[in-house]
Order: sequence, then structure tokens, then C-alpha cells
Amino acid sequence: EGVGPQEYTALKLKVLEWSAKAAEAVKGKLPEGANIFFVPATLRPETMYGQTACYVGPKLTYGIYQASENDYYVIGDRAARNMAFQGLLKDNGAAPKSLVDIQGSDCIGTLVNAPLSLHANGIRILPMDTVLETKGTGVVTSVPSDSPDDYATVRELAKKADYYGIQKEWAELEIFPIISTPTYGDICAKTLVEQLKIASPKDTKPLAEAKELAYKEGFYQGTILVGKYKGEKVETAKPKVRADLIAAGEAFPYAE
Ligand code: A2H
Repeated sequence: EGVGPQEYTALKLKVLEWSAKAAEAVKGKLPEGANIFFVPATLRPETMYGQTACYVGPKLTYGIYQASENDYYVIGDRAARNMAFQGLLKDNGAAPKSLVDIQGSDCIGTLVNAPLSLHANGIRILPMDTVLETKGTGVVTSVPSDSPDDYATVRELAKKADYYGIQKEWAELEIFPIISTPTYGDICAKTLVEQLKIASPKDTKPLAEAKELAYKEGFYQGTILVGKYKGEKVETAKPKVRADLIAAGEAFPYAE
């Protein structure tokens, strides 16, 4: 992508109910009353109304790091070092220590609360094989209405739920229209995945093209369909949604 630093929005998705394996892994290792958050990094905070799941790399290892008195973040090790460097953790030394290490696959099925999501009862942690350990926090929130990668992934997960070891309905939460675009309609990721005949999340080349098209169209032509900034252009609403999330303590700036 660009050459300058990426200014991400790191979103705090609070754990409501651990998967059985994760519950076992964290047992006795975190203080009573701790708030634990999965922390995806996003470039599209204005789409957060459309979150239907949150992805981890099933083969990646995550740590749980203390961020403040009561807040703990589930993130990759590399992200933890970056966050410490940016003063975002409790221990901001060169090698912050996790309280627990946990395999991505063990987190699958965990129920989390996603700020702004129209799915107010929570969304599930699901596997995404294409999550990179070297980008963001290693956690990716899923907005299948506006991200072709996310759309291709939920569709794959629903199709092969047994293979992925998930409940089919976790990948079939309703996809609400979040942004209206003149060229690709109100659920632009779906339109693009279909137009470019993308069959799976492994169709890297057409997915990269779809991503580029969706991003440009959404950012420059898109209008928000829901929430406080309904009717506004994405370009102007985006910084406002981000600022609101940060002011509410539901997100924080994260750069890399
Ligand atoms: B975006 P850039 Cl709606 N591995 O957030 C793979 N992908 C990752 C990642 C990782 N470790 N960390 C972040 N990402 C994704 C929303 C979104 C995103 C929408 C549309 C497009 C889009 C919801 N998913 O990204 O390479 C995250 O997905 C397309 C550019 O740093 C993050 O923003 O530019 C984006 O990639 C960051 O990608």
C-alpha cells in the first residue's frame, strides 16, 4: 500500500463469553473483573456498523496484554511491541509480557461485543487463513458488506462450517447495507465478489482488485446509510465516526 505510516483505528471488542478452549487457557491467569478485548486494526472505522464477526489466524499465537488497570488486549506479539512503543500498554518496555498465550484456533466461537455493530447481541471470533501476522494487530474485524476479503471469507465459512469447526449460523449473520455507492450498490463487497467471480478467499488477484475498487468507490462516492451520520458522505463522516469511537473509549489510534 502507501509508503507513509498507516494510521489505524484499533477497536475494542469486549469478550462476553469465551469459547470452551479459550476459557480453559485463561483460567486462573487473569484477575477477577478484568475486561478483555480482541483488538482489530481497521482503516474503515465508518463501516463498523456492519461488523458481523471478528477474525483471527487459526495458526497464529496471540498474547493477552494488560493495557490499563482493568483492560487487557488480545493481540499478536509484534503488535504488542508496537503498542508498547506507542505507550498503549501498561508495561511499555521493549518486550511487553503477556499474561496468557493463546492459539487463534482456541479462540474460535468466542462471543464479543463489537462497538457500533448493528448485531448488538455480539458477534463471534472466526478463523481467517489469510490474516497476516505482520500487519495491524493480527486481528481483523469482519465487515462483509464493504470488504471483499471479509465477504469471501464469511461465505467460505458458511459453506464449509464443519470443516472450519464452527457453527454455520455464526457465519450467517445478516449483512446490512452500511454504505450506498453509485457504481456497486448498497452492499458493494457482495457486488464486486460476484462481478469478479471470486470463488474463495484464496482468489488473491481478483480480491486485490475488488478491494481496490471497493475502497475507492466507498471512500470517494459512498454515503452512510445508518447511525448518527446517516446521509453524510463517507469522506466527511469517517473522521467523525473515528473520533466518536475514541471519545467513547471504544477505540484508540494505532499506527505502524
Ligand atoms: B479493513 P492495509 Cl470494510 N491481515 O477493516 C489481513 N488483513 C488485515 C490485517 C491482517 N493482519 N489487519 C488488518 N487487515 C485488514 C475493515 C475494512 C478494511 C473494510 C474494507 C476494506 C478494508 C473491515 N475489515 O481494508 O494493508 C483490515 O480490514 C482494505 C484496505 O494496512 C484493515 O482495514 O492497507 C486493512 O486490512 C488494512 O490493510
